[in-house]
Amino acid sequence: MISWYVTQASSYAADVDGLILRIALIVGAFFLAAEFVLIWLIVKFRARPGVKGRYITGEKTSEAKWVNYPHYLVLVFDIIIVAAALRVWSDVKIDLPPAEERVRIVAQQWAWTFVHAGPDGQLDTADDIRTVNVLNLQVNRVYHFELHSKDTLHSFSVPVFRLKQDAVPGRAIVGWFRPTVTGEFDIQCAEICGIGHGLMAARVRIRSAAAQAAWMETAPRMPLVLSERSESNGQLASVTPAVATTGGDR
Ligand SMILES: [Cu+2]
Repeated sequence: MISWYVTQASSYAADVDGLILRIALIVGAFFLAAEFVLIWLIVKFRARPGVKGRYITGEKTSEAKWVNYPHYLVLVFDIIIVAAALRVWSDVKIDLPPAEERVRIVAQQWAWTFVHAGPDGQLDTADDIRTVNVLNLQVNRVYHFELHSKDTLHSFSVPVFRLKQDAVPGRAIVGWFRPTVTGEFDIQCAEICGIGHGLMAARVRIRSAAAQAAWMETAPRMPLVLSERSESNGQLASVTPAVATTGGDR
């Protein structure tokens, strides 16, 4: 249902949508049931001439069951939701499948820089391709991203991937995605990061293998050299070896 409005373009997008839908159905059913009981009780026990209101403490078993049984049901459904959420969280944020390619993402006020490995598949080599505000990906390829921030908190959000990951200064956060459809979609910063936050949008272009290879042939080489990284921001160079997975980082 969510996919009617926002394309599912990553391998885990359908799982995230399924989880949201399941939670909405469970919570929605409880909401409708609670409202139905509330309205039924309002009508049934409405004010009548000659009938005095009673103060009910809810201590008798016959009264307490109206609280206890729904409470047990809520606990059971809580466990179902938490179990389903942990499975999806683990798939998206903790269990990274082996990378076919790595891409470095650097957030700063107020732009995204992407460092692509180039034809050799290795970052920090002469054939790296550096782009600003356009992330170029190949469909059905497992990417590990390495997310940095040069200044303040940002959040790398790709709605069609159902992915959102905070960028934290001083940390290199690793996550993954596998694009599943070709096309061009939005990237946005999802963390208020200063007066230009609203301008911090970018695009992801997902191409077939052949089209991606053709792009790599013609893309200008602008490697993010190590000396530039340490000059531009001491933190970025110093934190690079301390790569953390996304587990525990929101
Ligand atoms: Cu930002």
